Amino acid sequence: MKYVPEPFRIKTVEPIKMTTRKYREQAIKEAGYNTFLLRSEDVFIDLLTDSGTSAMSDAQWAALQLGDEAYAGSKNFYDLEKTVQDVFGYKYFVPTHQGRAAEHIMSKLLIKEGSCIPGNMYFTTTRLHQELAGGRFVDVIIDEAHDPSNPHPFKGNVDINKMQKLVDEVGADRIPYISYETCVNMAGGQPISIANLKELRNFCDKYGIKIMLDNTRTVENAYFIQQREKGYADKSVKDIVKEICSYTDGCTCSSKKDCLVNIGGFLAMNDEDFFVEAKAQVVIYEGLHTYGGMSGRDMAALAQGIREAVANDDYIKYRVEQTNYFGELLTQADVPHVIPHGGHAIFLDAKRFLPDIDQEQFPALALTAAIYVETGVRAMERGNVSAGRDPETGENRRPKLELVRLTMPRRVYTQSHIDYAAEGIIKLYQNRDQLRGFRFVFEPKQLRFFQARFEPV
Ligand code: P71
Repeated sequence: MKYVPEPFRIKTVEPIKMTTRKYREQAIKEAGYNTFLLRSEDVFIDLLTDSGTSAMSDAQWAALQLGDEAYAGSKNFYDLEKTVQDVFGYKYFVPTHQGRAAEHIMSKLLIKEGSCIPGNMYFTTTRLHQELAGGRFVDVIIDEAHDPSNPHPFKGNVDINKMQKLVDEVGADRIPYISYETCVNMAGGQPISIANLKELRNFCDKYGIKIMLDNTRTVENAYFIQQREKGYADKSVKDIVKEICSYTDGCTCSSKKDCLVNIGGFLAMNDEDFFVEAKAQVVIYEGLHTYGGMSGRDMAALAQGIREAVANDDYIKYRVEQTNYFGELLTQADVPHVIPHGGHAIFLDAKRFLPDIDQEQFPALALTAAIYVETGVRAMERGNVSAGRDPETGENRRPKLELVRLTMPRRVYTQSHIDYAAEGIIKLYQNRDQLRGFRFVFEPKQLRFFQARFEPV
């Protein structure tokens, strides 16, 4: 097994606290067994998310000093606008404070009461904004994506037959756009292929349906295309990123992931009318259209982060292969997890890890809590708690995938951190019969996973 060496060296360090099992048992109990409610200080290795957790480069820290904090027309805005146009190729750019803000504005503008929005699997905030705008999300990802042990190389792909079926059922005029995500998060960080995107483009052109990209993890997806798709081995990740965007009408983006910053997001598009309307919305919800909720220095760090993400292929190779190394350690020990390994995270398969805990007792949540107690590693539940309740029936959705996400922050942890985390999880797997299920003691109405509290059954 190969660990691709980090293409950087460490210049600033941040100490982290080692805790005892007894301490962690108390901490997780106080957090209602929800890792979102743990204090960061009490976490040894934080694999909750890759969102906003990147280590910035020396050039990004230097860029912070060059923030132009003018209310209107900051020079950092113009630099960022140009960088987004250069790297992603869209004509128009609207900054927002993070990804869900871009989703909010896009959903308000493009969705009407009764609209159907197909997507290659749901994302929590994306679907909620679609529903709040009066729409209904329809899953059109290929069936393979719902099977954690299916090795399909592009499990993010859309099933064109499912698109056709939806058009036949509801009519194309009720489908404003398809929400098309790169490296599909809830499927396990699974990429889409260019072949699929081209086929989708042809289909959508036939029916006048837009393709709106969720651009959050496109750089990682481009690396997978370079490694796996015929005809792309000699293309740079930078060129592949631009090619992906070129088949779409616009995007939302959480800059907190591939773009290597701690905060930020944007909306981009080619349609001028949509741009004018989006700018009108951004001043209501985010801030003036030349900052959209980011400070000048945030925009400076973001522009530099976007350039670094695609400057050469060494960074992205190290990043994706580090995640793969983690997955390979678990594969060797037969710990059940999603294959192929995703770009940003390894996802444990809680249904196979804990086959005796019913989905109504939240096996992924139980495993997340146990990993923290065993190792001090913080993971994220991505199963029945995250899926929420069906708005029509009020029942838990019981998704096919009941997963625990171990997410890799970018440029933050080293090989020994990963070895340590893998060792602890392997040990837990060997003692898995000691784990129990959970029930709610507090359940918020929307995005319940963030603030819910539980107790063991
Ligand atoms: C992640 C996050 C952050 C998050 C969001 C909701 C629940 C738990 C954690 C955010 C994404 C994302 C995709 C594909 C849009 C957003 C929202 N991911 N699309 O994975 O992954 O962006 O957080 O900047 O608002 O931990 P935002």
